[in-house]
Amino acid sequence: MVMSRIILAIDPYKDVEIKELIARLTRVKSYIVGIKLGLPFIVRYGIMGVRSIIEEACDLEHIILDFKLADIAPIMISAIEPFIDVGINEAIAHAFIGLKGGLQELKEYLNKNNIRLILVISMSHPGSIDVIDHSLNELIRVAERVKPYGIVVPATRPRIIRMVREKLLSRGIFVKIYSPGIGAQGAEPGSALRAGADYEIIGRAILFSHKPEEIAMRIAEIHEKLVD
Ligand code: BMP
Repeated sequence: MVMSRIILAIDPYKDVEIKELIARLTRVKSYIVGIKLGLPFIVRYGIMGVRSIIEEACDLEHIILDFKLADIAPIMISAIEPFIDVGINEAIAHAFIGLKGGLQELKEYLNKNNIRLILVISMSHPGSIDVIDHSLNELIRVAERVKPYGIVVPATRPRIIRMVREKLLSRGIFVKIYSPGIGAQGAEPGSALRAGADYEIIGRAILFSHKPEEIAMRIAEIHEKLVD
């Protein structure tokens, strides 16, 4: 068994059927530590689809619901509510919505339901520099106050991973860093871990390659050398 830090992003691709996604998940399961399901998956396959994927992934450590929530608290809570009992244990929201009437109530609700909160601090696409990255310091302060379990910081800009990690550590804050952007978006496997991330969120490069298990195994081997 290889020690990996791969969170598999399971997003639909073209008209692939859910059976096929489950089959691919089964092939790579021993090389990953978690899965992430987002809005495209739920729009396409519904809550039944979520249940059938989680049935296959239930022994993994991280089962993440990624709605990238960004709304007032009651609306975010009502979006999560139908998924409380399906087996998720982590949920993603945007940090920029702030605490009062937003993340504070969401965090309380998730805590009650044993679901860990992950906040998006910066994004992997180039457009993140237009608005989001100008507010990095404020977003880090939101994270300091909310104390989420984890934050999303992109593998495509390792400099930001280093900066966020150092800032939080210097203030005595320990959060897990989840980094998307490996493979299809250009970052090298292992590069985010080297910059200070805890997990690499990877989708297409594994799920839709011709040899998913071979790619996942190779990345897991890279990870094994980087973590103790
Ligand atoms: P891929 O490895 O196929 O590029 O998928 C990346 C995954 O990470 C997608 O599910 C996407 O929603 C997510 N993601 C991202 O790419 N950039 C971000 O800034 C935040 C994300 O959650």
